[in-house]
Amino acid sequence: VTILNGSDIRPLYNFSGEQMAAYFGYAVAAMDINGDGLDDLLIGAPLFMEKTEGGRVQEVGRVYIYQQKTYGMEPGAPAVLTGHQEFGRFGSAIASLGDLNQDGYNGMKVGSEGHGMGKGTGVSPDLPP
Ligand SMILES: [Ca+2]
Ligand SMILES: [Ca+2]
Repeated sequence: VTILNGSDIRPLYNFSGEQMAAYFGYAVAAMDINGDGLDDLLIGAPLFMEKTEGGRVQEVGRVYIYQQKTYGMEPGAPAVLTGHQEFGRFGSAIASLGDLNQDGYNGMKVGSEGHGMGKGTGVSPDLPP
């Protein structure tokens, strides 16, 4: 996923997934999830595979959260949210819900394929500043 500068269309940031064929970048959303006034970046990888405790590999999907700091996008490892349902394609859609419960943090909704956004998972993560 490449973020371009709106004024001169030069690449500003480039984000890469950790797994081949995970469809990293299938859904992308920008929203301020930690209430610091800076928009953060969420990138879904709905075909992300995870190893279970038994050593089996299952396709669950994952969403990566890159926080924006005053100096720019956070370098290094993003926070991740991983789906719980096999073949649920968690991260196939991401939407900002705004601050519905007025706690100062924007909520977001992560959708799974086949369930549309209606049965997606509502997440309002508490991330360190
Ligand atoms: Ca933020
Ligand atoms: Ca909220």
